[in-house]
Amino acid sequence: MARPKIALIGSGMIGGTLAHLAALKELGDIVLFDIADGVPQGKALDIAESGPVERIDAAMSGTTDYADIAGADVCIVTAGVARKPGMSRDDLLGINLKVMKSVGEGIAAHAPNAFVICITNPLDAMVWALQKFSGLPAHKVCGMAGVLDSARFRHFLSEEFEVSMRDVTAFVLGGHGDTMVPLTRYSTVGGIPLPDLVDMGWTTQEKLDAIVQRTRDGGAEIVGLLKTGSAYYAPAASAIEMAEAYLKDQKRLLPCAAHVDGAYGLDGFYVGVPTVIGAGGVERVVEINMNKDEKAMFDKSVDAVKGLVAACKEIDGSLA
Ligand code: A3D
Repeated sequence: MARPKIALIGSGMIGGTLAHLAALKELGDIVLFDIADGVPQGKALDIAESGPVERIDAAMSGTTDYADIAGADVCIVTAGVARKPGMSRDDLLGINLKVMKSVGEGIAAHAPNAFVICITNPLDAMVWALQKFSGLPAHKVCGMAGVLDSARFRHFLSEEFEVSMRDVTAFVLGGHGDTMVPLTRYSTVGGIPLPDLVDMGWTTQEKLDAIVQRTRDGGAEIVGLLKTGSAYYAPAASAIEMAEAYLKDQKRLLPCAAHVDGAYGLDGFYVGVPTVIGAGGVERVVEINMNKDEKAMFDKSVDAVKGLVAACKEIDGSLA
């Protein structure tokens, strides 16, 4: 049986890291695509040359021609521009919307059966636009944000509690922006919900609130440190987890920016929710119970995404 084909649309910091991780995990043959001639080819050759050392059986190539992504099983999209200090994710909207148009058309023409994972920011609006531009079925197009935001939350919690992050589960829903919703009630250490750990004296509500805020600001914290771009190791690892769930039909329960139609009172809208990812793509949207405060935070986050989608429609009339 042929190896799966993974196309990485955008070969910058995240794209290169995705290629490396996908190769190390032997998820399939990898094609790096970019408009900057030389970059995808150079990164592909560099990673291919690590193959004999790492003992990787995967073909690796770089291209500026969409024809080379033909028949891809998975496309991970990072094409566009990233944030610099002082910029919000939303500042990227105008430029990256145009990029999503060309990427959507390229995928539609050459890899219409692929499972597409978008990472380009502002995430929830870009994945919505990418699905529209590509015309692919909505359950085959999703956005990576929830796995990353939850991973950041888990990392901070494992540090606070001095326990292995393997035993920390966490839930972050809503849009991938300042209004994202880390749900403490559904986040646990060894199955014990965070509010119970506060009652048990493991931490204080103030410390927990600070961790929630640090999670919301997690992207900006890295941008502030790097100064020349945004995070790429953890975003790449998170998207690879989603790609692997699809390629291996793992039926993982992962939060992602999914097309929500009916659940959560939404009609045909992309936002971060728990999903089941398997060979069918986003096979299920999981609707969890929220209390009044959680619902209010979620609705605020949805409103922020709605504002960005409206801005996309204003910029590109074909999306209206
Ligand atoms: P960067 O290293 O700049 O790579 C972007 C690449 O896209 C560059 O190599 C460009 O040449 C290429 N590119 C630009 N226009 C096109 C085009 N039309 N077609 C193909 N390629 C193109 O950025 P990065 O890899 O650090 O980040 C990529 C995107 O991910 C940015 O929009 C970030 O804001 C976003 N990002 C999202 C998250 C989420 O959690 C959602 C996290 C971190 C970064």
